[in-house]
Amino acid sequence: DDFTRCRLSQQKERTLGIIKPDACGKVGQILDAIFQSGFKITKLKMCQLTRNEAFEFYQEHQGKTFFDGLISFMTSGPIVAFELMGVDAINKWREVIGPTDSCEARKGAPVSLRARFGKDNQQNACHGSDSLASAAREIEFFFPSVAAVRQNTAKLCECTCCV
Ligand code: IDP
Repeated sequence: DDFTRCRLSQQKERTLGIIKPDACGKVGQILDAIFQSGFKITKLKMCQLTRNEAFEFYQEHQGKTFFDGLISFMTSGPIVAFELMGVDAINKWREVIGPTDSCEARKGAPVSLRARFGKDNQQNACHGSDSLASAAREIEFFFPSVAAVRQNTAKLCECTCCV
């Protein structure tokens, strides 16, 4: 369940972060900031989302005015997705990235990643899971467990290796 998957001890958690398409030229600086904030990166990959994948990832925002723009933006180029581990990682990563609107973020202190690298309230450089439940879902989305991969393969293929 979400507790055992993402809350590793009373304080230690896993969370899912993304460097969005607008900030993929700043991967080095953002990963540096992640290490300096004390997180451990336990999984990482670069990929480009299809529209279907972006729809699924952001399903909770379907119907909102910014949804179509968000899907176009998130599929416009490569992203870097990673799993972070650390004490209170979910909230701490949200603090490091800062408020949703990068312009708002620039008014705040300490200087957040969205303040440094984001443009506005859509192109805001980074994503962070907002709860234990979304961390579990989002980590599984980008880094599916071996069992889930096997199950999916079996659905597509009935050869003797897959079933
Ligand atoms: P969060 O990423 O700070 O948790 P959410 O409300 O979950 O913010 O929104 C998801 C993403 O949708 C944001 O990171 C941003 O890219 C985009 N977004 C949110 N609100 C707006 C808006 O008002 N206009 C355009 N894009 C938005």
